[in-house]
Amino acid sequence: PRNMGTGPPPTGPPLKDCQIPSPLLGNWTCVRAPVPPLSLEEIRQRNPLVQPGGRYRPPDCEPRHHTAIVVPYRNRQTHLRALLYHLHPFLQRQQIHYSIYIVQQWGNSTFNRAKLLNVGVREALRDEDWSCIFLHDVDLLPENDHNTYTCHKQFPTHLSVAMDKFRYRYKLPYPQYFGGVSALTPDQYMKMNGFPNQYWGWGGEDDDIAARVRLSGMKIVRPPVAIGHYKMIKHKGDRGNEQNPRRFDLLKRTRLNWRSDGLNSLTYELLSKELEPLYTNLTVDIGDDP
Ligand code: UD2
Ligand code: MN
Repeated sequence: PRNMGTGPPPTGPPLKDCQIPSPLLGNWTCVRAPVPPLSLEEIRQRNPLVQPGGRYRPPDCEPRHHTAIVVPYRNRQTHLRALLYHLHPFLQRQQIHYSIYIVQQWGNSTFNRAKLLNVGVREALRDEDWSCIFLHDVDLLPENDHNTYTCHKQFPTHLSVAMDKFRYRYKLPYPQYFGGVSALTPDQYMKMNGFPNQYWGWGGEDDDIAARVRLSGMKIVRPPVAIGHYKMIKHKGDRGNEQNPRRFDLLKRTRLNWRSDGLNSLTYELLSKELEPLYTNLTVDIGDDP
């Protein structure tokens, strides 16, 4: 139905379906890094149609896609501003109905990216019946407008196949690589019991997620390199997200653990949910490495 969830009640004749592909798409976006250091207020002024919570739906056609963007987050203000500055206009050109969720780990416990993603998916699905969920690192900026933020009907998608990061040089780092930006339908997410909750600190969780895709009988699909092109903002490792020394041991047990550790074992405390002008902020206590 029109205007599901957000926006004023429908009036007037129904809108026509949005065209595929969107007539608003350009080709390459010029991603300048560092991105202009605009304030959140300036970014908001550039995106007047974005509603509180970072929600948007195209004003003059009925969107075919409903996508939640979930970003695991702690203490990356400048990256967050760069992402919002870039992603809002990018998604609007794609004529998608979307919302951006920043899932912020509360406190000083060791960072846990995959568990934050589980929280984000669960909370996003409380808001709307999203047809697609994007799991998005805060420091990756898509460079090609034709990289549409929609889901494959059957299989989980890995989007960030080519990054400018030193070493990777715009090619896939390794065949099972699943880090950075990925997308699943809620059904695909349920089928693999979500993501692991046990990876505290840097590394391994992305390979575990890739293994879950296979173990649950699915496979990973990817856009061509020219489409899945991302600018990676350079950064150092974060305090509180040191390399996880247990990741290799954990990865040996994915096959045994994936059915019992994941969405069905997820516990956390949602401390606050704020509809900021450009995003929904979820502050969450996910505990600490036992
Ligand atoms: C790689 C993967 C990433 C993840 C990670 C291992 C790519 C492009 N990305 O990223 O998906 O698998 O390795 O865990 O290959 N974050 C914060 N605050 C912190 C720490 C992390 O917000 O203090 C978030 C943020 O969204 C960041 C993401 O977690 O982009 C991944 O952490 P990273 O950027 O430090 O790891 P990186 O670049 O090696
Ligand atoms: Mn990074």
